[in-house]
Amino acid sequence: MALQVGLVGLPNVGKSTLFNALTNAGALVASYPFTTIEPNVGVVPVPDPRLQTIARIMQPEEVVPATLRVVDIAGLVKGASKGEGLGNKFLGHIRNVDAIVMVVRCFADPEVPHVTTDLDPVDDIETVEVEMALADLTTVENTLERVRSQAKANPREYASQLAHLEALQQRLATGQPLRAPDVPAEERDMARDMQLLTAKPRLYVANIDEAELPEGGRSTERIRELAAREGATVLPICARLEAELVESLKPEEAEEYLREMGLESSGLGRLIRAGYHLLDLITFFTITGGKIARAWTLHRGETALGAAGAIHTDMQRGFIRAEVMHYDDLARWGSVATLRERGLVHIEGRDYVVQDGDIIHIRFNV
Ligand SMILES: Nc1nc2c(ncn2[C@@H]2O[C@H](COP(=O)(O)OP(=O)(O)OP(=O)(O)O)[C@@H](O)[C@H]2O)c(=O)[nH]1
Ligand SMILES: [Mg+2]
Repeated sequence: MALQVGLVGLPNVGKSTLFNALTNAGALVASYPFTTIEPNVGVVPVPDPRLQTIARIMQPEEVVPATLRVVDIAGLVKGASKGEGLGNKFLGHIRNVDAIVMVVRCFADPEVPHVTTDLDPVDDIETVEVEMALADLTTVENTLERVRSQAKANPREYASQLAHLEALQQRLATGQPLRAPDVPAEERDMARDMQLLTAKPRLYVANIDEAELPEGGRSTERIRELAAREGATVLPICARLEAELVESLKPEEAEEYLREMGLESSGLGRLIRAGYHLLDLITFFTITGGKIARAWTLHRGETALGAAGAIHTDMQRGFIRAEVMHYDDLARWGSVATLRERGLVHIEGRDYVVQDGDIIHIRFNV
């Protein structure tokens, strides 16, 4: 399962610039609104130094990192749900992402027009939130219509589904997001199953001026206040600087430069870390036939059987057992043989709960 994130925001806030910084894909960036029309989709390797260490020890022929899929779409404006700007149809391109990254403009650059006259990040967030709520409302109302007609023949069977849908409708009609903590669990689950956008886990990127690195200024502070109410993380990133760095420097040099600016790592690194935390994801590793060392993403709490399924459905179907060692032990002792001697390679069954950093070998029947 590759982690997928969708970038949303007003036009000209730097979504495509951030996309390029994350993916080094060279998407079109320009100082006019609605530069992006067709979505940009990029797949990026998830940086994980542990995979390099495993590779150094195991000397595989190939090293395959876990991946992150980033989708950059057109900007939303006030009234998008009624067809303003480019409308909101392109939101369909991010229906199946795991998390939404809202990019908020905090940089002040007279060369880059902003859709409203002054920069008010909180207002801007509100505008985009309302448009997403209205897009969700359309989806809910279409579903309601269908379920109501199905319910005519069998009202009892559909009663609770209808009640939940109506509750979602009411909330969305007033522009409220469905990930709010007071949304009852059953309704939130339904909203997630329906892939409603305002129900998706959320991160905020404050796109700041270079001069405001690393923490951001007053605008970032206001976003933090707003985000705190929903327990969301705010990442201050200077998208333009990071996009320039990935274009002109090697990754190690770019990281070094950012460290000098007071940042622990690149925007990509920070976004991935925040995304894994938000979605409660972990990484496990496989070393196939001593030849391919690979990192995989899994939800925390998933079992060895789930890990097998993440690799291949055949492996899940024919699961016999898992041989598990931990990255920390391998890094410490430096060879699988030593881990075996020390009893650090465990045989586990299908219900074993996978831990972050596990190196797993699955035995299965074909
Ligand atoms: N000064 C400054 N300018 C930036 C920054 N990030 C992006 N820009 C500029 O803002 C303009 C818009 O950037 P884009 O990345 O195209 O914005 P977008 O959100 O994708 O815009 P649409 O696709 O039109 O919705 C470009 O001129 C960028 O160079 C930043 O951190 N600082
Ligand atoms: Mg764009």
